[in-house]
Amino acid sequence: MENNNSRRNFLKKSAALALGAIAATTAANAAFASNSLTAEKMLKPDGEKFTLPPLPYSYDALEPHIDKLTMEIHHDKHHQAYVTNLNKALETVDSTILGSSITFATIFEKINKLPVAIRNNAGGHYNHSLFWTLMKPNGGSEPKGILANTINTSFGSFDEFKKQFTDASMKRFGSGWAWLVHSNGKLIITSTPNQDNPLMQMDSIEIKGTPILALDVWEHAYYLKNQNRRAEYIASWWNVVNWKTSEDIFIAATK
Ligand code: MN3
Repeated sequence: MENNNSRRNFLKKSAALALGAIAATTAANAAFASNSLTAEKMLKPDGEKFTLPPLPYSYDALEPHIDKLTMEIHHDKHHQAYVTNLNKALETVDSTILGSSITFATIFEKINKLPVAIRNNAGGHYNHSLFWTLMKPNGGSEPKGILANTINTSFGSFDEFKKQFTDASMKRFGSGWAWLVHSNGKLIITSTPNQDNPLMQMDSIEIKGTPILALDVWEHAYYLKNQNRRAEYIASWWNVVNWKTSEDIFIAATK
């Protein structure tokens, strides 16, 4: 990223592309999908509010790997709270900072100038919207095509990638996320605390770029079923990864 303009364009492109993938897999919600197709400009059109996207499958669809009650509470309570609190926090922001039609791209680009409540809740809303689409019933196994090839080239093998991603997920102290990020032409594994993500333009984000795979390691993602056993949750999660969506995001990010 040579200058502000190219950085801004990159960010807009990244967020829009990731949201395009979200739109593709949440066709059930026409409103969210049509919103997301033009996400670059109009994710939150002037005067409108961010809304909770529905899960692209039923609450029990990820059983036995991720249980129904966890999915219900995680989506309907936790994710909804981020959406509600994001809308509330945005009311306090001077309209000259973000403009009238607010996108994730503009929020993450200007994150340093915004209240911490926006960082936490915009992160929470974006991260979870992405996370739901990166899982599916009968998922798991291994990626195919160009993503598989690039993972093999970057990490040596899929098993080695899986080991390193699991390791990053285990080592994230407290609440946070593990990520596979497309950053400056490379695939890199990283993790962030709380609801931070690799799209946020702030010094504490070590690896900035487009999220290709995301894993929520907050205890609320697994405590009901796995209690404190994060390793058990991560092992289960590998069985529901939606590699098709991950690959779609990767292809879009590398174009
Ligand atoms: Mn969560």
